Amino acid sequence: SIFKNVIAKTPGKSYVGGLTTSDLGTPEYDKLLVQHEAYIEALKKCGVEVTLLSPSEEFPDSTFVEDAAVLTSNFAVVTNPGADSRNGEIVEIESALKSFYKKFHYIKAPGTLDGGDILQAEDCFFIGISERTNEEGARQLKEILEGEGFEATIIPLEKFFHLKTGIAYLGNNKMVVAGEFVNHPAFDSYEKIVIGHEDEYSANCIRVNDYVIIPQGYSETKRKINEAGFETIELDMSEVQKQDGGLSCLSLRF
Ligand code: CIR
Repeated sequence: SIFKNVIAKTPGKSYVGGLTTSDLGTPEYDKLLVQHEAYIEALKKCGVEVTLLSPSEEFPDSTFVEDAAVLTSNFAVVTNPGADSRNGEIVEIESALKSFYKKFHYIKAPGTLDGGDILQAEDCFFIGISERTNEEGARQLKEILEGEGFEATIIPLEKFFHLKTGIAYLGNNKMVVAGEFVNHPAFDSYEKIVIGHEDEYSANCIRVNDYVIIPQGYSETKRKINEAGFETIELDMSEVQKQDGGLSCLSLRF
């Protein structure tokens, strides 16, 4: 599908104290801002119109806008993020989405769901159950999606933080997979681009129109994606990775 719009959000200074499980150290805010600007420029190069929200110091992780919504071409699902400190992020995202969508669905407590656990591949959705997305949240989303004519498969995660930490759909039936997804039967019908353990971080990449944006420093991943027929753009993601984030988390694309 062709994306016309992107919503992203400049990180605030509080970002450096946000949630993380990585032991990569404290992010450098100035360096992060440079990386975030490069990310926005890359998206523009892909031909999308970017709506850039201003920083919110009260929500340290709010630059990871992907977790607050699940979008399709004709409706939006406002999520119910599983981390308490992040839950309030949905207010601003819903209001930003009001300029683009008329039809909204909602994930409701006790269901929790993070957008990072949702992958769309044409008419099929995959919904991860994680530390953030519970069974009830997954069940609610599946019901919403099936009611709208999509297929939805629920995938309990073993190790990955979010579903999209280890998988990306590039279009043309091609699926980038790492770790527990490499041999997962749910993805058997796809042409798999397998990412090795060392390069696992680069499985979180994004196809945006004529390009696949990948993290910098993963030459094997770049080669595989180029061989699969896609042009790549590489971005330094070091300060994003320190807070468990990746390329997909930083934007809502629709
Ligand atoms: C968090 O723990 O919520 C953030 N530090 C990282 C969220 C990354 N989002 C994503 O993978 N969709």
